[in-house]
Formats: sequence, C-alpha cells, structure tokens
Amino acid sequence: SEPVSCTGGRADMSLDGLRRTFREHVFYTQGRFPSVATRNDLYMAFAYTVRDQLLHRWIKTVEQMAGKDLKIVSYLSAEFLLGPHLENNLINLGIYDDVLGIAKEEGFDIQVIFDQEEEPGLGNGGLGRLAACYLDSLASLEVPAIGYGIRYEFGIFDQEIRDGWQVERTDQWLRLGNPWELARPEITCRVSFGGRTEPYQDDRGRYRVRWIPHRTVKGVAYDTPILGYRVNTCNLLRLWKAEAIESFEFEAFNVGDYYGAVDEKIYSENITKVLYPNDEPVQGKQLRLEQQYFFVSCSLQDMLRIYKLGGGKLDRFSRHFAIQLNDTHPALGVAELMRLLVDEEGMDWEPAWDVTCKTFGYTNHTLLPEALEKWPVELFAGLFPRHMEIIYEINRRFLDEVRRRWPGDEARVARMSLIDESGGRFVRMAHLACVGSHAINGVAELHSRLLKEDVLRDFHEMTPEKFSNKTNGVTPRRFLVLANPGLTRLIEGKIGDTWIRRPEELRKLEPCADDPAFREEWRRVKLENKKNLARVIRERTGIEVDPASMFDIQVKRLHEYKRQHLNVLHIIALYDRIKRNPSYDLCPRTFIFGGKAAPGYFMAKLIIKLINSVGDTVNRDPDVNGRLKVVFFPDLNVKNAKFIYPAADLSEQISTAGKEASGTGNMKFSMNGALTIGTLDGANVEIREEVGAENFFLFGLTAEEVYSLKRDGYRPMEYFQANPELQRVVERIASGYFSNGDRELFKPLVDALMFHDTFMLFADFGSYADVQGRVDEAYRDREHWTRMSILNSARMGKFSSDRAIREYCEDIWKVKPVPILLE
Ligand code: GPV
Repeated sequence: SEPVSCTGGRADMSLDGLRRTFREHVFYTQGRFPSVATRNDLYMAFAYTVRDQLLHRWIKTVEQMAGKDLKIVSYLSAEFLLGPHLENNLINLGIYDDVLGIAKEEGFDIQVIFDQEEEPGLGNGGLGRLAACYLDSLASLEVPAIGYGIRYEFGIFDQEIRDGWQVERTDQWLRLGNPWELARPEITCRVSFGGRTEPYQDDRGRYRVRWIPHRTVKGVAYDTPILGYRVNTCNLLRLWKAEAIESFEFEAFNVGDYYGAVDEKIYSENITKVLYPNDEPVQGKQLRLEQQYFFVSCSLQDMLRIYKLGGGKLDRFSRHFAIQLNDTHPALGVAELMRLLVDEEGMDWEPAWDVTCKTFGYTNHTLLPEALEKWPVELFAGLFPRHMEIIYEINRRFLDEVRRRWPGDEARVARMSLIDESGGRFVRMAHLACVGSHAINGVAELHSRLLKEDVLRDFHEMTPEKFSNKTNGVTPRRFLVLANPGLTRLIEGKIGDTWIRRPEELRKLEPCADDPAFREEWRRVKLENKKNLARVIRERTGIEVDPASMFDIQVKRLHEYKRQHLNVLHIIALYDRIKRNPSYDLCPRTFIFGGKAAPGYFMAKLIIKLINSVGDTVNRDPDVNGRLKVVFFPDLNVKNAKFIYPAADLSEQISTAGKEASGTGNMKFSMNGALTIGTLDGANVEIREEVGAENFFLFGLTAEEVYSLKRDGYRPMEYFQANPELQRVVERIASGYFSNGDRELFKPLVDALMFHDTFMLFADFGSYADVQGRVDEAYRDREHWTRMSILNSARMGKFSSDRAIREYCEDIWKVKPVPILLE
C-alpha cells in the first residue's frame, strides 16, 4: 500500500513549524486566545505539539513494521511508573532548546509549563519504574515492543506530612485531561469472571470444555506513544480501562432496572479504579486478582488479534511474540494463553503448551518469602473456574515429570507443586510462572544466585538451562540528561554526547578525575544542584538546609528491610555525641529522606514519624549549631526525584544483605556522582565492582552471614548489651526524648528491635557507624572526594537500561532492532 503521507503541516519540526503548530493548538485544541490561555492551556498546547511529532513517528513505525516477518516484545506489567512525558520527549526528539526558545519568545517560563504536568504514577516504586526505563531503552534500541498494563484512574497516592505522620491523598492525574494518550474505543476485549465450566463434544467428537461465566466486562485500549532517544522508533504502551459491556445496560433497562444497570457499570469500572499501594508483599484482595486477570486477558487477546491480522498460524505464535512477565502479577497469563489456544482456538493441549512455554519469560524481583504471591484456591476457583482446571492439568503433567525424575521424593513434589497444601490451599504464582516459561531471571548477580540456591532451588535443579541473570539498569536519558543538565553539559564539553546511547563511553572521563580544574567544575555543578534542592526543600517543608553541608540521602519506599531506621539510629548517635561533647568535630551533614509507606504498613509509617520527630528535635537544638539537619522530603515521585539524585553527595543503600533484589536508586545516585554507603546486597555488589572498592563505603554482614546468624539463633540483645552507644541511642527513643516525653509512641519500634530485630539492625549498627566515620573523614578531603565522585559517574555505564535490554533481547527474547526511516 501507499506510504502514509504525514510530512509538512504538523509534522514540520522546524522552529517555524513548531511555533505554528503550538499556536494552532492553543486556538483549535484548547479553544483559547493567547491572552486568556491558562497555564494548563499552554502546557496542553505544548504537549499536543510534541505529540504530533510522536504520532508522525508512530505511524511510520507501524507502517514499516507491517507485513515484515518480525518479532515483537510484549512487556506485561501491572505497573508503569513513567514520570512526566513532556521534557523527556523533547530530549528524545532533540528539540529541547528549540522549545525553550519558543517559550521565551511567546513570553513565558518553560519550567512553569513543565511543572504543570501531572505525572502518571501508575506504579509503587522500583518495579514500576524499571518497566518505564525498559520501555525507553526498547524504543531507543529500535526494538519493536508493546508495554501492556492497567490504566488506573487513581495512581499511587500523593503523600502529605502532617504533624510528622504520612497522610494519603488520592492521586487525580486525569483531572485536567491527559494529552499523551489516545483512547481507542474501537479496540476492546471482553473479560469474564466466575460462573462454572461444562464439558461438551465438538464437531469432530473431541472432548472440550466451555466456560459459562457469571459476569463479563469490557476492556478499552488507551495508547501512549513511547519514543526512543534520537531515533524514529515510536513504540506503544497500551493500558486497559474496564467498562461495563453495553448488553448489561440494555438488558437491565428492558426489565426497567435502571439502578441495576448503573450498579453494573460502577461494578465493572471498579476494576481499574485504583492502583494497590502495597509493593512487596502484595495484598491478597479479590479486586487485585481481578485486576491482574483483566489486563492479562485483554493483552493476550490483543496479541492474538494482531497476530491473526498478519495471517500467522497459531503454532508459530512464539516466533512473533516474546512475552515477559514483570514478576508474578501477570503470571495468570500462562493459564489464560492455554485457555485461549485450547478452548477458544481449538488447539490440542500439547502444541498449545509448547507455544505457551516458548512465548513466556519470567522475571523475579524479590527474595522476601512473604512477597511471593499466592492466592487461596477457593478465591481463585470462584473467579476463574476454567483456569483452575487448567492449572490442575498443568500441575498434574508437571508433577508426573518430577516423579519420573525423582521417584519416591514426595517431599519434593509437595515443594514444587503449583498448589501449596501446607496449611490451607493456595495457588503459587511463582511456580506457575516458572513452569510456563522458557526463561527465568533475577535482577542482579547476587539475587539470581540466591534464587537458584534458595527460593527457586528445586526449579533450578530440574531445569538449570532456564535460569539466567539480567542485572537491572536505569535510563541515562531521564536520570542524567534530563535530571542533571549541568553535569551533562560538563561531560559533553569533555567527551561529546555519544555516551548518551553508549554509556560505557563515560569511561573516557576517568582521566579528568586527575584534572584539578575539571574537579573544580564538577564541584560547582554539584553545588548548583544542591542549592536547587535546598530551594525545593525550603518551599515544601520550610526547613533551611546548607548547600555547603554533605547531602546524605536515602529515598525509596519505606520498608523495614530497607532499614531507614538504621540510618536514624546513626543520626541519633551523632546527636548523642554532640550532646555529650558540644565541641564534637563533625563535618556538617544534611540527612534527607523520602519515600512513601504502604497505607496499611504501621511500622513503615511509624518510621516516617520517627524521622520527622528526630528532625524536629535536632534541627532546633542550638547545641547542634548547624552540624546536623534532618529532612523528610514529602511525596517522592518521579517528578520530585529529579531534584534529588543530582544533589546527593552520599547515597544510602543499607538494606539487610540478601533482601533487596537489586535496587535501582543506587544506580541513579552513583551515575550522578554520589558515593555509596552500602551493604553487599542486590546490585550494590556489582556497583562496587565497577566503581572500585576504594570508591565505595562498604559495611555490614554478608548475605551468607545473615543466613547463618539467623540459623544459629540471632539475639539482638547481645549486640545491644555490647554497644554502649547503641544503648544510649535506643534509650533516647524509648525515653520519649523525641516525642515530648511520650514513651508509648515509638515503643512498637523499639520492642521490635530489642526482641526480634528481623532485619538485624543491631548486628550491623557498629560497622555502619564506623564506616560513617570514614565517610566523615573522606568528605574533609574535598579533592579526593571529587575524584571518587567523578570515577563513580565514569564507571556506571554498565547500569544503563540499554545494556540490560540488549541482554534480554539476545538471551531471552531473540529479537532484533528494526530501524525506522522518516521519509
Ligand atoms: I516483587 N520490587 C518492587 O518495587 N515491587 C515489588 O512488588 C517487587 C519488587 C523491586 C525490588 O524490591 C528492587 O530490589 C528491584 O530493584 C526492583 O523491584 C526492580 O527489579
């Protein structure tokens, strides 16, 4: 067919073209005269101007892919934590400076326009942000890909801090409209729930099963274009919204049941109303399971539809689609694809199973046993009677195989079964994902090793060839170029800009670490970034912080295993030293925390309160005299994070070894020249390898030591009794020193540490405090510190998500780039 013509007009990317398109959008899209256009009108007009460019490339992408014998990556994720689009798209298009110029000419501040964008917070933290980085890299590497997920009407809640406590407010990201998405009311799927199954014979006399569901909803596609960096590939993020199917309304209307019809509508739309704000461990709620099935079923139906458009035969499906399961949230896909192929398409079991296993890959993101998803069989079978049967059949065949390999080993059979029967009956989603995938991976070397040795040991013994490691990465576009323009310019001045696509080339900066003038410049940029963060902190919290002090930052979801409270214990120790010796020599430090707590996670919320209470006391104590400041930065999200990573001197990555699968914040900090204080956990291990042990502050037990200590009976009290400073620290909290004499407030926290200390803070406290002492000394030698900082940035190339995606493409997905031409 004729190539679609969309040159000229709004596709014109010259300065004049952009300016004209922008003015047109103010007028024809927003319906405003320039003189009465609101801030939002201007933002919308800019966004549509940019979107026109994306759509131009999107059409070219679809056009040039059609009819080719290619393979598409399909990334299934319950979360995509994208962050604001506008700035990112300007960078990827290469028109950032042009648009800055236009804004200036038209007489307004582009920062104010950027600030107007509400970010799509469709994720909780690391897992959702990783999915967003991977979409950026897939497009930047020109790999055909679709991200599939849920269009939550309310994303992750907005966090406010009141009286030191977290207060949640609903996120209203769609309130003023979303210029980045295209509703596709004609692309819909039906998704069913409940009911029963019934056997029948098909026209060839074969035994078949039909599912007679209790209710059915409609999924509607909403598409967001995802443009790669300085390429024409524009991929698709397709998010599903749940609606009522029309027939329900008609039926109800016919019997005069107006309210019934409206009820049904509300009931259906509920499915995609809100993101569950718990990350690991997830909550075992029925609606959550419905969400998972809803988006997985829509996505698989969509892939089959697209595949059939190309006229392909179903038994070759896996040659054209590689589906990646982002943790077990979409693992139901294994059973759903079997149902679609066998029940709907009439395939036999064996070929359908072959297609399924060849299509799916599974990424595990956690070692916390309580975070491994399992659903009560009763709940599961009630919602998905047919999938339950399919899972039993998968399990029967699988366990037969286990019994053939290990005759008489019934303990192994029980351990590996898809059904957990050790007290109640549960469907184990990780087992379903393992059995139904040809590839299983962890997200850092250590994590992948521990998966093989521990969590998925039996599966590794049975099919070692399925296992591999894919260390996480982050996109240098958003987390360096966009977040840190000062540093980007400085680096570009030395080594050009090719590192933005090939971050291994950042190594060329290494010699600059020895150049005093460059170090001076490096410090100047860091100071500017710290002033910038100091301004934002003042605006949001009223707290004054000194940009000359060391910025020591821990931002991430609040979790006991991430040990924000270990950081607090150390702050209190420093405070205690000052109180005991007012002339105590401490390099001035500003401790900055940020992150959300799951609304039902009491201990995490109490830790936020503790941080704020300690801050209140320390920040106003005249004895401290500027040496210590403690800040809790409210509402950490992608938009706010851009002020934070570039301003850090020290990055806190202090999880209990063996608990953090990878971490990705650790990478964002180090790329921006922060030094890390951290345990040998997750990707910290590899970061330390890359930057060099001499440029990393290591402390704490190893994962092996944590395990053996636990096995031999860990007694926190022993560490407590051996460390007088730790005693004084805990005593200050317990005595009500930070809570106006209230000894009850932090008692749950103190008791948990004294009597259980599940995450071994006491065992690591001594080593942590010692190494913090070395950090203090190191910061005094500013030249040497700067050297280490430069080397951190220069050696972080490995942690670009481009590298990670290349590995997935080569080892798991077997997909190749498809360059897209504009003309
Ligand atoms: I499972 N992760 C997350 O954010 N939410 C989850 O539900 C689960 C895992 C995180 C891990 O905690 C991080 O260590 C990891 O870096 C990230 O996933 C991306 O792999």
